[in-house]
Formats: sequence, structure tokens, C-alpha cells
Amino acid sequence: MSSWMSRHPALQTIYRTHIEPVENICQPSPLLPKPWREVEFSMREKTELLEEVKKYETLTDAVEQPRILLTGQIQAGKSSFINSVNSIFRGYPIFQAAVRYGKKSVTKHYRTYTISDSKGGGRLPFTFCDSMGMRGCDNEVGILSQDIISVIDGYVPDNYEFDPIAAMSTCKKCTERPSLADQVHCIVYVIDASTASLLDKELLKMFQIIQDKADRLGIPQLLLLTKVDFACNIVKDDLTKVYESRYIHETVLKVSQMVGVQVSCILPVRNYWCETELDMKVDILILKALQQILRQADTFFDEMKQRGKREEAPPLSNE
Ligand SMILES: Nc1nc2c(ncn2[C@@H]2O[C@H](COP(=O)(O)OP(=O)(O)OP(=O)(O)O)[C@@H](O)[C@H]2O)c(=O)[nH]1
Ligand SMILES: [Mg+2]
Repeated sequence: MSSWMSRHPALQTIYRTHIEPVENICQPSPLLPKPWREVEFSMREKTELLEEVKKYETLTDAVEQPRILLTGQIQAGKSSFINSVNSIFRGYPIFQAAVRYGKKSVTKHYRTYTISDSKGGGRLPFTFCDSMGMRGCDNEVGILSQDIISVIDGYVPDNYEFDPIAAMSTCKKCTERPSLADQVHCIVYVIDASTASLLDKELLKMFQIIQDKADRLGIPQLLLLTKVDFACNIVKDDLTKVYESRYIHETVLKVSQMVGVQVSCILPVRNYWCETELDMKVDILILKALQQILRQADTFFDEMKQRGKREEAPPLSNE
């Protein structure tokens, strides 16, 4: 800007409005004018979230710990989310569930995880169910939708090794008459924000099969949008911008439409994956997600009360 112009504020305004390069005027700002969800990033908020999670109780004596199933794309960050929750309550990052970068699903077995409140502390009131990832394209190997249905019904025992070619059938190993506590009470779809717009048709079809089953049983469904740091540089540099990032917001809207989960049930998170100390901002997003998951899990028990009893799981296929 020339020196005569810098001495005249009115001219500066005109200059900004009319003479700025065209691409700056046409391109929307990478940040939204205001966040689309309010989140407070403070120690006080973290303490309150920790307390709410610890105090959680189910609405029935038959289930002490709701089972939360994490399912979704291979490598989406399912096991890392469990590790992240574990880390927050342990006080430092801890990587219990196997996590690795790879083209195949690293998690090959069905695993259930309970989380302790601090090292050697009591069990927290929920159980995570980790499973093999769903294949996102033809040359990937992943879990079969029939096996996810068997997990939901409570037939699959801890440590069962999934076979990507043949679904689990009646065998000595399977849980014969699953109780209400064996069943899944909340489903969390896990999707990588950096590849969310490229979701394969086959993958979306699998989501649809699970959704139909979950809707019939009254199981609440939420969606974790992971790797927000990898998907957006602004968020990578400052996690508090996650609800202001235009890119993340557009991804949330797109995923909501593609997968069929309402925006209020979509939870952007960044997992612990490379650090050796906790970060309050990472913790807040993870705990907020967990708070929403537990609150929604309650709707399963509400629904069950209204229906009078739960629907019996259909017998496991013999084929
Ligand atoms: N940048 C970043 N990387 C992540 C995040 N979450 C997970 N990762 C990385 O993504 C890779 C896959 O993470 P996992 O937790 O193993 O994913 P998964 O869904 O359990 O994968 P499978 O069991 O193989 O289906 C690992 O290299 C993690 O370190 C995240 O929020 N941000
Ligand atoms: Mg895994």
C-alpha cells in the first residue's frame, strides 16, 4: 500500500474492499464466523466431565456397564479412542489396545476393555468393545457385517478371532444364550476425518445393515470423527479451533448425510497417538465424546422399559 493511502483510513477501507486480489474475496475464510458447537477448554470443564463419567449409572440392575461397540473403517482410530480414554483416567498416555499403521485391520480379535479410574483404581461404569475394521475398498480385508450383527446380539466371546471369509457360526466358543448384559447397548461408528469424503459404497452398505439392526433393537448410534488434526492444519496447530474449522464442519455435514447419523450425534476427536504426556484440549474432546456416548446409551434402557422387554436375539446361523 502506498504511503499516501496508509495516512487515510477511509481510503484503506476502499482499498481492502475493492482492490484486494480476487481469490481472497471469493474464497471463504477457513474459519467459520462462530463455532457450531460450544465447548469450554478449561481444567474446570475437564474435572466436571471426569466426575460426570465416573458417576454414570445405567437405568437397570441387569446391566452395570453398558457395552459400547466401536466399529468402522480399517485404521479409523477405534482402538486409539479406547487407548485415549484409558490414558485420561490413567494420567498419562497408555497404549493397551494394539494400534499400528497398516493396510489391514490391526485388530483381528473381538476384545472388550474396561477402564480403571487411575492406576489400580476401581472399574469405570462402561465397557468398550473393539473389533476388526470394515474394509473400505475391494483390496482390503475386514470384518463381515454378519459378524458385527453377532457382536451386537452378544454371541461373540472376548478374544474371538474374526475370519474375514466366513462368518461366525454356532460353535463351542460362542456365547450360547446371551444375556442383556452381553448385548451391545450403544454403537459408535468411527470414521477418519481425513478420508471421510471418500467412503466406499460397500462400506456405506455395511453401515446401513448395522443401522437397520440397531434401529430395530433401539440401540443408540453415534459417530466419532477421528484424526481431525490430520484432516485440518488449523486444527492440528490449535485443537480449540475444531468447531470453527470450515473444513471439519463441512466434513461433519457430509458424513451425516452419507452415513445417516444426525449432526448432534457426530463427535470430532483427536486421539492420543504420538505423545508421552496428556494434553487438556485432547482430553476435553475425548471426554465430551464419552459423555455424549453414555448419555445416549441411556436411551437404550429407556426404550427397553417402554417396550416392556428386550427383543430376543435371533438364533445364530449354522451356515
Ligand atoms: N493423527 C492422528 N492419528 C491417529 C488418530 N487416531 C489414530 N491415529 C493413528 O491411526 C492409525 C490407526 O489407528 P488404530 O487405533 O489402530 O485404528 P483402528 O480403527 O483400531 O484400526 P484397525 O484395528 O486396524 O481396524 C495408527 O497409526 C494411529 O496412531 C488421530 O486422532 N490423529
Ligand atoms: Mg484396532
